[in-house]
Amino acid sequence: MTGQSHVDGKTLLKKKAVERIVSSTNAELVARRRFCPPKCRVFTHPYTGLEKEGGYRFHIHEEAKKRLSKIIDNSVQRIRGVRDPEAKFREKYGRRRNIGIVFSGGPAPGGHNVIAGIFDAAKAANPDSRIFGFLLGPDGVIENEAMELTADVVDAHRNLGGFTMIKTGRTKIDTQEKVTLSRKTCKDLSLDALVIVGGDDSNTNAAFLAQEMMEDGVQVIGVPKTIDGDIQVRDANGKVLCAMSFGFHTAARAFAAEVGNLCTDSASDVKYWHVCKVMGRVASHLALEVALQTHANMTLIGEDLADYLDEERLVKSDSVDYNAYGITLRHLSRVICDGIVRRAAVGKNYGVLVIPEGLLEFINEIQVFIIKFNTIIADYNRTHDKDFHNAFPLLEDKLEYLRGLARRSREEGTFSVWNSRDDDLFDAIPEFFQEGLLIERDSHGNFQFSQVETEKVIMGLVKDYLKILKERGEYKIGIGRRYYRKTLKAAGLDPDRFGPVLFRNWEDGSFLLMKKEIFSQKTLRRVLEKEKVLSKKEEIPKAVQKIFDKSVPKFKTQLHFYGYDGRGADPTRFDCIYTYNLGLTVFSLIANGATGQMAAIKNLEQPFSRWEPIGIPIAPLMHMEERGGKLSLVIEKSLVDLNSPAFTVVKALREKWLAAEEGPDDFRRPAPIRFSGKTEEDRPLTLALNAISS
Ligand code: FBP
Repeated sequence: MTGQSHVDGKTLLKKKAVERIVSSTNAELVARRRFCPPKCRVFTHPYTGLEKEGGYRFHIHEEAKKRLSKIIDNSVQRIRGVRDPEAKFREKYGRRRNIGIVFSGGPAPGGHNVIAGIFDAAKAANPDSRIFGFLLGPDGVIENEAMELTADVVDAHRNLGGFTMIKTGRTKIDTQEKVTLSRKTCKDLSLDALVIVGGDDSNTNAAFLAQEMMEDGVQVIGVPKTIDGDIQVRDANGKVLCAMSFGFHTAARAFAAEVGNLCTDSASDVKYWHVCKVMGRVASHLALEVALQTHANMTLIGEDLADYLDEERLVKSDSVDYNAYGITLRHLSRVICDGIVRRAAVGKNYGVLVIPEGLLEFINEIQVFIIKFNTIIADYNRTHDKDFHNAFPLLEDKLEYLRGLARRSREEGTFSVWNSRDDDLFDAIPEFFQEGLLIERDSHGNFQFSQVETEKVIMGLVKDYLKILKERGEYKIGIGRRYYRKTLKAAGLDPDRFGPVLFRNWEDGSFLLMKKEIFSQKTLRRVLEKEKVLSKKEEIPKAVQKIFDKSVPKFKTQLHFYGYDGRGADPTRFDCIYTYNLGLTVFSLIANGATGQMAAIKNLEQPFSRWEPIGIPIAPLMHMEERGGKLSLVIEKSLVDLNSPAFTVVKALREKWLAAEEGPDDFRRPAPIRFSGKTEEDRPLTLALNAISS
């Protein structure tokens, strides 16, 4: 106690010094708000125009041709600077406009700067132009809930994370009724353009709205947003148009800072395996980036596991064994255990394992369940015209419904999407996991991976198998040879007498591994007596006992989930600059009459002076995909390319990062996101690596 006399809270809060200390404004916030991201060179011109960029080719889907006929012929547009245009151009470019902006889907750092870029460019072109922000995502468009964005509001959010300015939501404008209401909103606000900042599904929505709103004279422009990094656009020849959605860099850096800290902690305290699930609904881009940023001991990449080949199984079978292709949960737990056991053998019974959130999508049996449930739920909703989850609120109700389906398929002998075998397999998995797999789909019909405790499922299996390996004497902690000798000598025992009796690699190992048959007190005594280094009457020497105890592993884990925290982080400089320029690009597309285009920046991996703002036609990017049990026209998600330099490098460094050998781990310290300092050249490592071959 300080012995100070008590002062009441109200009096304390009136003191200037206290006010300063507890203020919600700090130096970092001030610096962020003041920062003016540099503009790409084209935007230093008073005007910008569009120029068709030839040399790109797309495989256009027939369905897209039919359903997006008004925008299917759009092409890639390069933004060019215009210094002294004709009066007609000037007038058109600078006319008064009303522009509406909506965030759609999960937050991604940098969204506020997209708005700031649009706001600055629109006001510079015509100070009377008005910018509206739709509240709470697409619902704001449907229900005409909008606020006019003023300079004060925009300035307060510059370079700050989150979507706090206007919030976001996941509603999809996917029915004629919602489209009609959205058109009415645009009319009521006299909008010239609607900007949809979202992921693959939201940009898909943008294309359909562009088609619908063409006759209303409302332009619709998309902006590629998602921390998942799965909007990457290439043309049919593989030429990169958009290498990375915004927000990815910040989220990956935020996750990496946390995972990096855990690497340091685990290598200090040497008693835990930290299991870090990182976001990314399906694609493992974030996990791959975290691996490169931290060099964690093991990082699973979903796309890689889907490609898994069980060589041993293939060699053993006479004919083709289809079970050898792809990976099952059981098999995955074996792969993880292998790494854990190998590290333990060199005295490292600790480490960091990174698991991508969407991993289950790539596991054979789980993928089958997910697809089956998507179909069953969608079928139920369609035929009964009510929601499956409302109809069956409890897990037991859902299971009963499934049992009914299996029964019917058995009794009627007809093909059914759910049969007795599915029922038996599903019965065998833990309840919390059953609940997770049957969880409500999001508004786009997507499975909500973030709601499933993937890490718990996998680590449950890992623990079970480690127990078996321990009982078999295969999971042991290696004892340093020097330590062993020192301990026995200090107790007056001869290390060379006990060594060959205790250890299976006495002749050559620098880390000594207890013989497999020694796995308990009883078996230790049995072996010592059998080899005549201990008589029946003697106690096991304390030093020998100590060495044995140290060789017995305890597998202790700490589970972590990194997702929402990184999504809410303040953007890196890279994301600040990228998004501000995306905003400027959006305005340029609008001012030049474009619609059905997605704003993007080419050459992100190159020095800033070579960044090239472009418009990408959305309609040609569409393909057919299963959504909510039926095929839909959507933008294709970009998964981790197993032939990419980034993945190839991670694969080649796996052994090094596992560090199952004597010596320190190879951890890398990514450090927290810094805003100060000249770090705008800092960019995703996957982006930098993938640019190398090209
Ligand atoms: P977007 O695709 O909308 O950007 O969202 C990505 C994401 O952050 C995923 O990584 C995660 O699986 C999901 O959103 C979580 O969704 P929710 O916010 O609904 O829990």
